[in-house]
Amino acid sequence: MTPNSNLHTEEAFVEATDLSRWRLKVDHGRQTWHYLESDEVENWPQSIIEKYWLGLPFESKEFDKPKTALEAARNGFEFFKQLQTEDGHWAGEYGGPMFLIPGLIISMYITRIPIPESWRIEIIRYLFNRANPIDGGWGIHIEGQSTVFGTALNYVVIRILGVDADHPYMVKARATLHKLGGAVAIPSWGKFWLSCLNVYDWEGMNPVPPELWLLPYAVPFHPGRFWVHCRAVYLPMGYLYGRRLSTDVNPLIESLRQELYVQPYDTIDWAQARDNVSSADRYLKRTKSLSFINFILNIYEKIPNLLGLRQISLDESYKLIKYEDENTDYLDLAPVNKVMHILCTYYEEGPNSEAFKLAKERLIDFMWVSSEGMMMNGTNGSQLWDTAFVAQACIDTGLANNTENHKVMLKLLEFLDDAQIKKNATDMEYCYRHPSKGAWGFSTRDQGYTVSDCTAEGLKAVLYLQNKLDYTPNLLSKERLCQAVDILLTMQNSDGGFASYEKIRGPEILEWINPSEVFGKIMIEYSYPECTTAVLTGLSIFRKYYPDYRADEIEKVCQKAANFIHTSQRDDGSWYGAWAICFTYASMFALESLAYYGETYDNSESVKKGCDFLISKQRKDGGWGEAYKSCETGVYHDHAQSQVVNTAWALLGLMSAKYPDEKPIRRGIELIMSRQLKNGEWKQEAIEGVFNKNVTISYPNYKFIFTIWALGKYAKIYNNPTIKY
Ligand code: LAN
Repeated sequence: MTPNSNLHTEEAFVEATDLSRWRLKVDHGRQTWHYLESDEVENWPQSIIEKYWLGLPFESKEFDKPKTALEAARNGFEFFKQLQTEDGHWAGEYGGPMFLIPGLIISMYITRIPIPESWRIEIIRYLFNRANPIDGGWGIHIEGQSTVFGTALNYVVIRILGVDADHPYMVKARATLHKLGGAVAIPSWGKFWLSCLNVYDWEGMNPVPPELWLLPYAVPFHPGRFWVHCRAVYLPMGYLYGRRLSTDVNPLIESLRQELYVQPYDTIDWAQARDNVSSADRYLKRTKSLSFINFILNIYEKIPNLLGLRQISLDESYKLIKYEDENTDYLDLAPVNKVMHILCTYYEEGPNSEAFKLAKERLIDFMWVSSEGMMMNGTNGSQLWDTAFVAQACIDTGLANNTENHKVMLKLLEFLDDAQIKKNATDMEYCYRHPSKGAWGFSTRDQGYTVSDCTAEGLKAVLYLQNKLDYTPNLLSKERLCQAVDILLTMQNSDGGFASYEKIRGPEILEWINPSEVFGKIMIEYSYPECTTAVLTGLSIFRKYYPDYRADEIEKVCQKAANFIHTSQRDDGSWYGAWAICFTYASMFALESLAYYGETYDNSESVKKGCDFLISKQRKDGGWGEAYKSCETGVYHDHAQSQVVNTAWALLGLMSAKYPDEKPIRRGIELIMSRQLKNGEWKQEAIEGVFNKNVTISYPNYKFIFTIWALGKYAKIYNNPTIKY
């Protein structure tokens, strides 16, 4: 037992495992944490990678204070390269959202999958560490205010994991939950999980009819037209809702029914609860269109067995669920649908089925252990994404040429080779999948989903590694690079932009009936500056090396993409970033891609405006610091402190654009250098990533990748002057 004084102000004891027993196994990008029993420990020593991510001390070389940016970049990479895994990638935690563990634990509890003791202890520790220090509740993400969604669900998790209701932290969390209105005011995804657990009534949830899947695809609101994550979640949700599947009542469930609400469970008016969402949770206003649709759907739900449509649609849904499992080697698109699928398989095929067994084995892929305990990652990792950037940073800065880094780069290339997706999904049209042969996804090859900018970044990294270095073999043939290009060429939207996983398939008015209450812009795909810029740079670089392949089409696509980048620029010169914080992030990519396209400060009004925007946000200390509120509100918000990651992004943007004045750039470099520790590392600062406007997510490797990149680029452009800081 160790005192948990991290965040809570009062003392209480929270158990911890022996962190020196945790090991990280990697295999083709797969990352799994294992807790070793006593005798195994000797045969499998803990590595620096494990110690680093667990926050345990380890010996690392210390350097003299660097005098130049290049020295600082080199020291940074000396530290960071120790974290490359043996299969060539960079691993890392990918936490942030606070609604992932609940789905996992509720599903494991219902399906009676044993929860390993080491997980139990570390998940409790993580949740207590991540509770809001003041009120003991949880938000939708680790930096957010307490909400009913976060508090009710994580409270339930800790109770399932065996902590008493009168534990001081639970008393505090429950008081907060009650103050927010109790679990009756939980948003719809929470109503869903609590209904599965039988501590909420399915009657209290607006319908999620599986019949939608039976509509002809021509209907604009066919779910096959939704954003891939949206349809992936509503598919199993519709299946479980359609069957109103809930676990049996037992003493724990009885007790939770009392703990979660401010009134006796039997007296709750469930029909009224459907639209009851706490104001602390709500991100989207309720629209009249959604109320109308819910009104109709609630009537539909009262009609008994209309033409047997329910059963037909359940069969169709389950067929699609199985396709998704098999096409992703049971990883599924993301953890939310993954844990819902486990429940569906349990009910449909039973706990002894092969499918259930295979699905269970993939749960561990999402779990990550840190100094704070065990979390569930937002995907099965960010392997490809991080690693592709490391390659580009090292090549752009020249670090890849240093003999001591050759082995690192060779392994990195092997990983990129392995991570390229080699096939399309089985019956891809039937399951609404975009082609994937030749693409790269965000994490691993097994997961198998094409992502536009991941494909572009993977392609860029390979092109650089194979063409700019004289010691690397051509592991990827021209044919395989062309396959990646072929995929990219299928992904452009009519506005010239690129979306995340597919082309836009549905009308934007679908957002009026976005039923999630807490996630913005999830109904369909959108053209994103980040995705578009990555594709524009990827294709521009490809055509330099292979000018004969589909040259005319590439030219046209690039022109249209550049046009989108111009039209998506805001009046103040910035670009809005949907996937990290925020204007600094997207502006970096936009300026980089326009530079590849031949537009820089001197010859482009748009680039000049972009640079002026960035310069206007530089702070007194020379850095940049942007808060995640920018993403939520669409208006630039300063963070309380400068952040090395935002600073590096702004500098990279300015340097790509050939901003004419060195002074502000040097001041940013000074800030990054002043934050570097003796061993070359940078400490974690504020969270970096975002999705769906309202949820943050961690990219802890960014503090290495982009700082090293900015330092090295600066050294290259300005002949590596001595820096005083
Ligand atoms: C991600 C992570 C990566 C991200 C980029 C590649 C950075 C982006 O440029 C395109 C979109 C993408 C692939 C993306 C989409 C949404 C994801 C998968 C995530 C933010 C990580 C987690 C999130 C997913 C939706 C989380 C599960 C939650 C639901 C609401 C379903």
